Amino acid sequence: MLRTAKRAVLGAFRSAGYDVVKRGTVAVAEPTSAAPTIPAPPIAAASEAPPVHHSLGAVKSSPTEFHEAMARYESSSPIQDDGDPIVQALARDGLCIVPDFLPPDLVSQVHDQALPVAKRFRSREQTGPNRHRIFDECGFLRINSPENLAPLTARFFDHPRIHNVARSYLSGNGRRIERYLDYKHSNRIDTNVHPHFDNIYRMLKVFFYLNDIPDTHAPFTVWKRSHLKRPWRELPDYLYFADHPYGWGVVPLSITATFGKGEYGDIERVECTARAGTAIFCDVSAVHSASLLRDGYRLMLVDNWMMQANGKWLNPYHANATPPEGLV
Ligand SMILES: O=C(O)CCC(=O)C(=O)O
Ligand SMILES: [Fe+2]
Repeated sequence: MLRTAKRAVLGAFRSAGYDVVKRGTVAVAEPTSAAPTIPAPPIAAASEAPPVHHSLGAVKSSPTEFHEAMARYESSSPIQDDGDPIVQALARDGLCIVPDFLPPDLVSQVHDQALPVAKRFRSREQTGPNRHRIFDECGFLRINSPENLAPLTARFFDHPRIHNVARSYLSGNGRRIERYLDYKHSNRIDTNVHPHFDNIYRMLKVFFYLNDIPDTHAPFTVWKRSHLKRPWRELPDYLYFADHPYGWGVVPLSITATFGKGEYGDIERVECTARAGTAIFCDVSAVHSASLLRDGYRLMLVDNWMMQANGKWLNPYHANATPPEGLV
């Protein structure tokens, strides 16, 4: 989602008559000196294939195939109600916020171990051995499987409650696809600020704040109950399923504006401001977004679980972007 949304942000600036220039690692938008002009449409050479990429003809799967796949998924992968209130909240709301998931003393020790690691990666003082992704232009970085560098992080990732929730909520088919330390350090365009969903199938991310996150500190934001399969989802879910260029899960304002009203009156935007030690269990097939870091930093652990069917990730589009073996 991240890279795709980044292209969308830059594209939006460009089409609004702005040049996007790079200053260091920060993308900055500046007004163009001349008034924007409308370029003449290119004249295709006779031998060129017509650009069908975004046309209706480019949709690879039919609505029938989509509906059949969703019906198979619904019947083969029910949520298992084991009585755990977190699983029940996920089923109902797509979200469960659990304060003090670990004892406060332990949380501050995990924080103190993890922050210097994140800073070393940011400054390039450390460049391995872990898989990591540094998005300087978006003001954050992610370090996978951080337990070898900050051993106390295992106290979160090994927590039996997470494993239990993943098993029940993902119908026994959940596998961890990756776990990482996420460090947001600068107030830049984080492309995840576009409301989006990560999948059309249930998918669990557990976000664990290692420092206090008031509204100035980029709280994770989610539209509670938007994971439920209702009419507004049909088209974006279908385009996602069909691997269409418009099907990357970004949900436009014209749709999020309907949330909280009328038939979607129960879809509620929740800005997850919370204290250090809070675990946010979220079905990221719900619409969610990052928010701006207006002060300080945000340090968190993320545990990411997805479903498999017949040994394959239940994730038709992003399957290309995520290694089939997973990234534990
Ligand atoms: O950083 C955030 O608050 C949200 C990131 C996000 O969209 C995700 O992890 O799926
Ligand atoms: Fe996301």
